[in-house]
Amino acid sequence: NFVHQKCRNVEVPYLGSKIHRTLVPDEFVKWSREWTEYKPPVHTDPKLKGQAWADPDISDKSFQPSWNAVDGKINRASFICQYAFDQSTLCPLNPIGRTGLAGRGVLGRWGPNHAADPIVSRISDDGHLEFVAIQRRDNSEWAIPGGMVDAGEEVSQTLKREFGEEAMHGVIDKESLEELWNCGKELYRGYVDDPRNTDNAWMETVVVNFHDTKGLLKNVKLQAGDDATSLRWIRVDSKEPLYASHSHFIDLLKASHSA
Ligand code: RP5
Ligand code: MG
Ligand code: MG
Repeated sequence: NFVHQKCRNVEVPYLGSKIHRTLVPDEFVKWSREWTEYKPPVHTDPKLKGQAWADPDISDKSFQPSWNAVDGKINRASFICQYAFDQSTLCPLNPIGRTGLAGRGVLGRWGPNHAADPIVSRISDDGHLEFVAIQRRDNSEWAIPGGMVDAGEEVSQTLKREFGEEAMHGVIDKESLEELWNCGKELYRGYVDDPRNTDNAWMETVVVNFHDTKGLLKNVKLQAGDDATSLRWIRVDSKEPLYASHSHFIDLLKASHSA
């Protein structure tokens, strides 16, 4: 019975704002638990207005999305469930529960925001399983490279594109990594406990492992780019804290390689 944690943090203001979340105790996360006084701050980043990659405001009359479905080029279906709606605002409701913040925050989509996370791994010369990690520009935390699925994009494409942008400084080396991209193994698809999640917008992802058994990565230059400011290999056993629920994804990587 999973309850999100990172999107209930009241210690720090919400990304790019001065707004603090309402404290949601564990037992009040589920929507089914009645809490009539719950009135979280409402925040949708004004920078989203007019962005081609972002939804219009929910009250915009011209905005008539197909919820819980593939809506043209945008996947508005959740991996978790058919999501419900707030009775008064008609906004989609986070399937895990309350986050202490209503509105969309900095996320582009109302409801699920789909991402893809490539875990590129290898066995080091001294025998340790390790993966390519990047440091995020937005909050300096270490993370698996990854990003949003663009409108009309296949997830398989997002995985390669994001790795190219964040870990190869924009150079997608098609030839030498071809074999690597062809041996992907899906580890997870579902909710991400992302610090940007709100009551009405949340992250979901597909995590795929590309394990380099042939030393293909020795022929390419790994370098942080785009939303990433640094890059390094991290050992799965290092217990290093990672962004959002990425530590859980690394546990799945470990399990898949010890099986
Ligand atoms: C996380 O945010 C996902 O797991 C993915 O790694 C990432 C996508 O967002 P951006 O990196 O594009 O900000 O929830
Ligand atoms: Mg990116
Ligand atoms: Mg990213």
